[in-house]
Amino acid sequence: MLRRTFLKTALKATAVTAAGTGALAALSRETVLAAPGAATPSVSFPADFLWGVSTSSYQIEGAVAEDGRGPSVWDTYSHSFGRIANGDTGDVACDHYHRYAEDVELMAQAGMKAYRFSIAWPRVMPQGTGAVNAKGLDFYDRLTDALLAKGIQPWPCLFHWDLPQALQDRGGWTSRDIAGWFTDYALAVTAKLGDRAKNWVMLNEPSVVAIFGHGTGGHAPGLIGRQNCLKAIHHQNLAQGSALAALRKAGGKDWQLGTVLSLQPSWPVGGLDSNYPASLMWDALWNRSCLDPLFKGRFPEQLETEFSRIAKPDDLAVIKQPVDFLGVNYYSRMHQQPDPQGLFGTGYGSAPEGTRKTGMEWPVEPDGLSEILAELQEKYGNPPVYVTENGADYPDTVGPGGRVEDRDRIAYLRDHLLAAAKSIDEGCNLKGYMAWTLLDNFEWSEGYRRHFGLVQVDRKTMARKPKASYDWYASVIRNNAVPLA
Ligand code: GCO
Repeated sequence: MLRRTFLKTALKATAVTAAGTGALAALSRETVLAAPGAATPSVSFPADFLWGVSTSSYQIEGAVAEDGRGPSVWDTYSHSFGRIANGDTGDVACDHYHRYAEDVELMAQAGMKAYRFSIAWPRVMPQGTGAVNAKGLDFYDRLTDALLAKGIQPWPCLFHWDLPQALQDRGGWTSRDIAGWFTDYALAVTAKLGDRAKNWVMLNEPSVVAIFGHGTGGHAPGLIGRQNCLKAIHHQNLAQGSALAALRKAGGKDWQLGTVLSLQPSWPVGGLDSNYPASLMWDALWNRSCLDPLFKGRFPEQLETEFSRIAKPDDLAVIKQPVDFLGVNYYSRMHQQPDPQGLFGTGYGSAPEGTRKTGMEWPVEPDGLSEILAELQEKYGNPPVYVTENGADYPDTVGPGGRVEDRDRIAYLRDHLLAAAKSIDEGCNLKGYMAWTLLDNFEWSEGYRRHFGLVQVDRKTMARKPKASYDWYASVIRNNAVPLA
């Protein structure tokens, strides 16, 4: 209880500090649980807390036509005129395909213990189904070995958005056949790497793939419409359930199987009653259309009729699978209001006045992370959770020494980690944190103009340069504690 009170005070204090008043000094030293070895007052994490970082294949690998990789929907989309800022593509990205050893070294130097990366389906199966491309799969084999040699747990994710174009041509996520395609692919990859990689993530953010890729068209494959969107959600849920069941049957007893969802609390703009239904609808779509079928075997009320028209009677039984962990990607809350033009009658509005913003104008709301974790604790059976993405884009400022001094990013990470500590303190089953992300990379429709990395990447030479946030995160990992300032 004392710790809880302390953390609340600390959270308030850091928020104020970040706003520039320096009120942290007012915190009495006695109340702060200074971690052994930490120079400044800090909040400790549990001894076995897993620290790591996340990336995704299309955003960093490049080498899109090498060693037999087939095209993905993101290749097609990024090469379509006007889709991506500055006409950027992932053709080269961070050249991680060739520089992975250097990137693993960067993780090792920072003391990271886990690395969530994604497997590019079209590298492994250029046509999406059928023959495995051994050279493509070998890349992940080398990567897995390189990680293990440095004591870093590999956390492969089977799908982070780069669907083989060949499957898109057969309907992609709008076709129910994809449940079988995905399961076959999942079995092929895990058969090769599963003797060494033990933690397997099925999907990354299915609702985002559905909403932006199939509803509003701002992401690949650029489809639009409510029906496409709901089909894409349902078929991802189905594919995930089918793969989970198949891997349980095929798999090593020591495999930990889970999935990753984007969970962002949806609030009515201005707290107004008139905006409340819009916020509930958006919550149903963004958060609950994946959470509820997986954990409760039902569709969210607001969308039940529509999902039931797409689903077959036994689908929910396939989707509701036990998971060993849930990955949560959290960035900010979503503030919703009615919008007759919106796909689901809702639209984005402003966060409360005075809320800080990242470079992408996303509100900085660390307590939204605690809110989501509390919800998982109270309404979804408190599953083991890892924060699998959390981070921020800021226009990086280069300091006099030539290094990016990203104080804003450090403050963002710190405040979210303090919120995470508070949640652990309140009984949430949070077991680890993987920052988004290691490298400045291809930020989807925003191209390379957004910077989420702990490490800067020179777009001409591909040279990696750790930012201040990288050093800060390394010290957090070393001390297993987050400094309050
Ligand atoms: C997502 C993706 C990441 C993004 C990150 C920043 O959450 O959208 O998983 O690939 O790059 O979230 O937008």
